Amino acid sequence: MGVPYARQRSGGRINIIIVALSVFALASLCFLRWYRGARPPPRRLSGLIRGDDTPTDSGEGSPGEVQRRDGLHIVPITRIPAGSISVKEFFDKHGDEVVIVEGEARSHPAFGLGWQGLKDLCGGSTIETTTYSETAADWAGLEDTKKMKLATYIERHVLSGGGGEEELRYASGGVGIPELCPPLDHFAKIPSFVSSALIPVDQVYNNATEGGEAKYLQQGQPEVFIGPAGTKSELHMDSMLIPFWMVVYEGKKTFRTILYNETRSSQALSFYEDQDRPSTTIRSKGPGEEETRQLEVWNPDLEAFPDLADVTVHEGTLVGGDFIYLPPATLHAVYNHERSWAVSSNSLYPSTFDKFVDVCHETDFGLYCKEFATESAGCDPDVETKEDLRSCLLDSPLVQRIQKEYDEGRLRDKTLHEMSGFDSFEPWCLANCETLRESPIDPSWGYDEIQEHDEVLEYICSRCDYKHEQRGRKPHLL
Ligand SMILES: O=C(O)CCC(=O)C(=O)O
Repeated sequence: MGVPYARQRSGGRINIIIVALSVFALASLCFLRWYRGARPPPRRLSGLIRGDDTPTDSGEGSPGEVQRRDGLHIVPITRIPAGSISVKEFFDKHGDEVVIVEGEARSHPAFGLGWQGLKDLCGGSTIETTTYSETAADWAGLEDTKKMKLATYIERHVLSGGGGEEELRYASGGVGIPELCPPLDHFAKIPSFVSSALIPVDQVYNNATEGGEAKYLQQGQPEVFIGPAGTKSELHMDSMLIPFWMVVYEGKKTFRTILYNETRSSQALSFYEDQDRPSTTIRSKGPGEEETRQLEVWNPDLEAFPDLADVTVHEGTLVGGDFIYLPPATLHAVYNHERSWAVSSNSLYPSTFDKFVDVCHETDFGLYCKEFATESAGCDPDVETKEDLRSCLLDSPLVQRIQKEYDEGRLRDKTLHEMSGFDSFEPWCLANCETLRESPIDPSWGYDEIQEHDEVLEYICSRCDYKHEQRGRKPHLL
């Protein structure tokens, strides 16, 4: 028996309504998902949910995959395995992007030295430590500098497991290997990707016993970064606008980076004149009250800094033995998931000369990039135009020597003494010691500061007779 017409019609209507409702429900669901993904979460949502600003340990994810986290567009940093590419191929293919080379530094004696090994080797050296403050305007948000012996720092602040008694202090650079612990020269090598380089020169040393040839000493780099889990550097741009590299020897560090081109149209991200953090004033709760916010990328405040939501943030995690390269003028921030130690440097490589000249000129010679070029390449400081800057670099005999080495593919891991043109460790160490002794001291120092300075110098100079024994790799001690 057929279904009466009226019922057929009304049954048909019900079906249509059910289908329409389902389509509506599905469309709403899709819209909500899209809306949540596309729209930045309310300010500090991630921080509120997690109760802190601990970033996830990233670095996973396929290249080019865009994720929305903390309201940011996050793309994984390109990763390549060590030994998979020559130095020239590296720069041809990746010179304009941030790259992690996994396992590049596993052959360095510093990898596997362990905390005890580091303490034994350099425990008597003096490091500078800082604490992070979300309100600090200083470089990377790090303030309250305190000096201490490395052994004390490692015991109290790094290995103590953050039991709550000691504040979260970060040995956040500021001191280079030559003035911290010269024997590290044998342990922490300069990776082949960045060992044919123009380095910022601190001192030119000329000693007849060394053949009368000028040697370029750089005492403030590579800088050493050591910290317990939870320490971090907030977003900053390095001075001189030259590329950056870091090797991690222990622990796990996550980078968030923003390429130079992305920063050009943003006032908040234009760090080219001043390295202090950008800040903005916002209305706070009380009537007529205002507060100042510093830019943070680990806990982004998108109401205060909406530009952060518009740029691509490249993110990736390094573990012991990994190397990272950042092109000129890349903004970066670093978070230590585990206690870690690493070394970093800024220098300029033949394949990055053109990009550096463009960036330095476009930023109106920002962050001392012109001074870096004229002092390091040893050219006339009267640079006014882009062409002047280019010829300052390209006509320099030192730069030509570096370029030749690069063109001929003579690229390998080097020690610091080799980078400075010395045949062996001891004369390099003594030259550093001698030039440091001769450097004028700050006239504002009082008695205690002068005493401390003298002690540091004595320690550095006393390490020049260090004899390195080639040892098999030791397992991690702690
Ligand atoms: O490892 C860190 O915390 C920061 C290193 C860094 O950004 C730098 O040396 O410029």
